[in-house]
Amino acid sequence: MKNKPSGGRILEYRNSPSEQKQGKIMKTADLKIEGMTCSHCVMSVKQGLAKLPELRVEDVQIGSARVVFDEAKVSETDLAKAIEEAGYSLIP
Ligand SMILES: [Cu+2]
Repeated sequence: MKNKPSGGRILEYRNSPSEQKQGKIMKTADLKIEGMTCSHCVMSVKQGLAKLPELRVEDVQIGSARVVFDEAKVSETDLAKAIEEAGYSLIP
């Protein structure tokens, strides 16, 4: 990958054509997550994040996750809460 994510930051806006039609502004964020150690953790984080509305989980690895979400519907607090509920913590 050309742009290696520095982690914990919102990187870019990227709308799919259908999202553009709906007037949504989707943000892509690379999250840094503390406390993940194995593939079970990856599953837990995936499921925790998937509960948020207007968000899709693009990728989850041990220690990180990439999500795309509607910034009008999902805040950084929502992301932190979802990760905490799964048993981990978001590194700011
Ligand atoms: Cu684990």
